[in-house]
Amino acid sequence: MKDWLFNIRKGYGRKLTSLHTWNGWIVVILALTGLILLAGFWRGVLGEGRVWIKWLHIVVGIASIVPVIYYLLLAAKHWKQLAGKPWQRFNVIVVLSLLAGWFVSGVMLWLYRTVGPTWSNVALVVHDALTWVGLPYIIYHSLTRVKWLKEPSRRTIQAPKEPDGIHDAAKPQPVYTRRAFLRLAIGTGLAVTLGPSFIKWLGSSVGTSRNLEDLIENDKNHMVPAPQPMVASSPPIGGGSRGQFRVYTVTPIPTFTNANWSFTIDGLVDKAFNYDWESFVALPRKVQVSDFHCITGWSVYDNTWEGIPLKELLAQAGVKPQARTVKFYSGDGVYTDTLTMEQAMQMDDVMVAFMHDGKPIPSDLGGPVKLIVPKMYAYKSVKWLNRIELIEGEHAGYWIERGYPKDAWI
Ligand SMILES: Nc1nc2c(c(=O)[nH]1)N[C@H]1C(S)=C(S)[C@@H](COP(=O)(O)O)O[C@H]1N2
Ligand SMILES: [Mo]
Repeated sequence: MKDWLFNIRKGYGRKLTSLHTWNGWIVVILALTGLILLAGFWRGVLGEGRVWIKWLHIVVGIASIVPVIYYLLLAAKHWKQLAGKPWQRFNVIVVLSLLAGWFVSGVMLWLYRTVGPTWSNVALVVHDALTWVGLPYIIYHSLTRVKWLKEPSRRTIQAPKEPDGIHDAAKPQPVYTRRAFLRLAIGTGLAVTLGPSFIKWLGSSVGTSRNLEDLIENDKNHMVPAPQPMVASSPPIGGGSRGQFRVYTVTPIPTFTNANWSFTIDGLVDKAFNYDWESFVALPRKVQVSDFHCITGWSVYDNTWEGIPLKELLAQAGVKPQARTVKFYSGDGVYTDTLTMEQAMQMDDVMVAFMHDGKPIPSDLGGPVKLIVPKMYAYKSVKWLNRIELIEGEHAGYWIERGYPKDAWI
């Protein structure tokens, strides 16, 4: 045997235990940071902190491969030791597969630019699926293995002793039944608490059209008149969008009526505009088909968007030569983003959209009016867009300020 391998295997039992502990803590950190990143609630609360948590998750995730590799060097011996313990062998396989799957899909999500949107999508689905299957498994595994469940002698609550001191082997063993009961209770508890989100996740990642319909049905905006789709939108020339939008927001979802909605173009322009809904939807429109990519990995393909090209709005207002930045404001009062004047002029498909696949964009997805920048990641696509300001200086948008790359080209 090679020396280094011999050295690694020295003190094998102790090493295995500490590997297990290390791995346990890594999984705890990844689970907590991962769940925070997943839950929409934290997007607004954490702000910049979310970017730190994301980095912590990535760094610890990459580091998580170290104990796995170390274990693999000890695995042959461990495997032999587990002969005749099929459940423990099964557990080793499950845990290793989970860790490997999380690692590979995680690295792909981290390198989203290198792997491109298609593979990021696959990676995100895998990463999520492993979480919903793996996390309950690991929680169950750790809970049922804590000492006082495993070794009855260590439990603080002891099973009552037989009064006569005679041990009847045929009697049902109270200790064992209690243990089984506790396991069952933990299992049921987990199923009840995590089950619904699992099923919801399954539903949202399998059924495609249903969710969008739900969002449209639950549109909280009341804009009249409802815009009538152009011929190209209905039926949509893109053939209908494919994929799921995840509803992202850093604020509670704002809702609009004709009374509290207007659309402003101002700043360094020859003629500032302030449209109400009726005059806004009367502007000449266009229809375009494009994909929508979020940097966290998901995409929606072949969206048929209908709205007003940004260039046409700018031309109407007349941009002054000093203007260098186009600043977009959301009606949520918090979110902003920008394009440079150059980018805005270079891209013909930047659209101030209000219809998607021939239907009004629902409130959850940024309606009544949402910016669409197909050639850039979707954090540029400001939801509830209600103001465009032309400015001379620069401005760091919401996610730019919190660490997202300023350059959002896909
Ligand atoms: N006002 C506002 N616009 C926003 C966001 C947001 O949180 N608030 N999130 C951005 C991000 S990161 C993405 S991926 C898309 C998501 O759009 P959707 O919620 O319609 O799927 O909106 C973008 N525009
Ligand atoms: Mo995003």
